[in-house]
Amino acid sequence: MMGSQTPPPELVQTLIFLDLEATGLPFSQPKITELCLLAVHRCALESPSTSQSPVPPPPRVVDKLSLCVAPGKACSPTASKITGLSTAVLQAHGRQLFDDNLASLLLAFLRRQPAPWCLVAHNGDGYDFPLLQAELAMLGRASILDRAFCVDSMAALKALEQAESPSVHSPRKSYSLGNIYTRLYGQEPPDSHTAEGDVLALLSICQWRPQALLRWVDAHARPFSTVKPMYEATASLRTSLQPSAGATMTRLRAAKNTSASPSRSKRSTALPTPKDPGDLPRGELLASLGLLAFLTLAVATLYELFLAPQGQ
Ligand code: DCM
Ligand code: MG
Repeated sequence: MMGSQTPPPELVQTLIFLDLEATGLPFSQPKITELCLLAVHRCALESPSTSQSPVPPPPRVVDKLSLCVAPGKACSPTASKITGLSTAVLQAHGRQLFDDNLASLLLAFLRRQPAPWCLVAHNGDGYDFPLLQAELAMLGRASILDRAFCVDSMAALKALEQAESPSVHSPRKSYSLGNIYTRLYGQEPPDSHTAEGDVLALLSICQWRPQALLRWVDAHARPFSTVKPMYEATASLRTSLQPSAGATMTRLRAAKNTSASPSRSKRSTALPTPKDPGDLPRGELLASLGLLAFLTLAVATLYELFLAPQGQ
């Protein structure tokens, strides 16, 4: 049970709404194509706005980080269709991999927020948290979220809606982000399946009953360090994320027949220096063996011609 795991020692100070777009569903070991983080101080939810508009406006004071990321693998047709992002388009726009710099950028963003921080994502337990954990673990940077907490807003909204109208309990009720938003506000959320659009829709549904949501978050926040990565890094994925591995990535892309920008293609000619004999190309190895055999034969012939007769 999430609630049984150690909640933060003090009240959560900053809620960081999070949404990830990626190359596909969990079974395909997806890679992130876009991320959006929106940080809101708890005081913005404690004293919500008095606006009469059907959808609560976002707080005036927010910090927002929204980035597109080159995934380094192909997007599934469905993922491309719903997000409008493809590996080729992201490469054509010069987007960079989820690399060490991005991990540092995330940490710098988090450090600007009063702690304790709690990440909030819709179906976060099933998708966003394990995926983010997998990307960070691959870089050896999982520790940047060691001090963070997290909650799944799907469970929160389920609890809040049921508390509001306990009689309207249907096991078939949908708690997807779009369906909750439409149920609460009578209209579809704008810009679905873009990281920023989904984060803003998520913030809106969390502003429906803001004080009850804060109480739920305080009670259910669990350490992000308890999130298991969606998948483990394979050797080739890990290598492809090392800074010296631009050429490896390009070779991987070529193998997968995905397009690469001209500047990246050029880098493929700069092959890394072999670190041990096992890395030597087969042709070079054969040439070295041939030279060695030739020298041995030459020394043996010279010995027989000049030295051996003298010794007889
Ligand atoms: N996704 C998918 N197929 C779906 C729904 C989602 O492959 N039918 C993947 C791609 C999305 C990611 O999940 O980028 C996150 O979903 P969402 O846009 O709902 O946040
Ligand atoms: Mg999304």
